[in-house]
Amino acid sequence: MSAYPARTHRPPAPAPESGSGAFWAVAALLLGLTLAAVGFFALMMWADARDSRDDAAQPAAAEPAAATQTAADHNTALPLASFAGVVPDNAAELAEAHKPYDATMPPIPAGDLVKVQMTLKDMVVEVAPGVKYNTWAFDGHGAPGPVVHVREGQTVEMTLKNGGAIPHSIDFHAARIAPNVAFKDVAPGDSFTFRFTAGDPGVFMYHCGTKPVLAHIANGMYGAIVVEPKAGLPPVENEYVLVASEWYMNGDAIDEPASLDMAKARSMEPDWTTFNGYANQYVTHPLTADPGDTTRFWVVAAGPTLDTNFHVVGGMLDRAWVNGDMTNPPQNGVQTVLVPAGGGAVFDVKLADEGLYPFVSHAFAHVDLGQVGLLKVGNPKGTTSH
Ligand SMILES: [Cu+2]
Repeated sequence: MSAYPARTHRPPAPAPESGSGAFWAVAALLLGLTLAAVGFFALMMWADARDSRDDAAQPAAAEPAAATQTAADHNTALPLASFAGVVPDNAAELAEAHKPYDATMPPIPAGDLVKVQMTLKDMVVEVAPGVKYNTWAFDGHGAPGPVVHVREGQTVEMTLKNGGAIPHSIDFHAARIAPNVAFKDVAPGDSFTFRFTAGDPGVFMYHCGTKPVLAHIANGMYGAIVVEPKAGLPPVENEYVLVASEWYMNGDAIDEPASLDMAKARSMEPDWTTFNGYANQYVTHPLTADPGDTTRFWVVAAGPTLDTNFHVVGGMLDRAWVNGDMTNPPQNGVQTVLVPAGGGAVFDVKLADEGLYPFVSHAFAHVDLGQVGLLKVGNPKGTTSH
């Protein structure tokens, strides 16, 4: 607000070329009164502005230390501590000794009914060489949970046993079902069974849906279910399932296992990103194919929050069922396909020549944080075989 509006809005003086002396006397009187009124109000506004300014300055004068502290807290939030890439000295040795999550597609069980049992368990797992994390995960598997493989039209009977310390649940994206009934919380020590028909082909995420879901997924409660189309797919030589996810840690996890850093999860600043739960595991222990093979990747991005931009270096996604839509023909000859958090996609990659072909999330911060593996085609020189 300007304290001096009258100075910039003063009315111009009237032209003195006509009228009687009495008129001018009255006009001068009115003008004088107007100017006086405007001046008075200007004075009042100036005084008011000065009082306001003094009031605003007063607390700072009375409590300078507190006011300064408040300003500092507001303006300088501490950065979240990152433990990205922090591993012990013997990391290479530990990476070699690590038993990788088996990415090979399991067979489809026979019959119309497929019974699946999972037991949730609080357990320490490694998410990178020597990097330990307190998960809420799956007994016998860690994170991700087991791959469920069915054919379109089969009925899945899911039994969830909660061996953890707090309530959990399981949400299958492949199911059309009332979630308040099927995906309900299961108390520690309890188990719960529900059925659904796998009526939509594709690759789908499953995960714990207990609140806060961000924390439950970030702690490892996710996996993939593959629903093969009833009509079948072109035959391929190799099939692998990859579940992409990220980890948010409250410590470097070398001496003590880390737990979830919720602030980092909320601000999407992971320490590690992984395929099948462990950074770079398929770099040390590559997936394999023979020259001329077509390899099918069934990919889910579990998040909890980040997407995966799937790409095979040196290859092409010859067939890409984008978004896992298998009711339409695939796209052909594409380079990179987005797999959204909570989504899936299927890719066929034919590689004629022997070599080491990295598969990555082409958002390259993810590669730096561990979401990269190798497809070893044949026995290229300069690598160890596994
Ligand atoms: Cu849970």
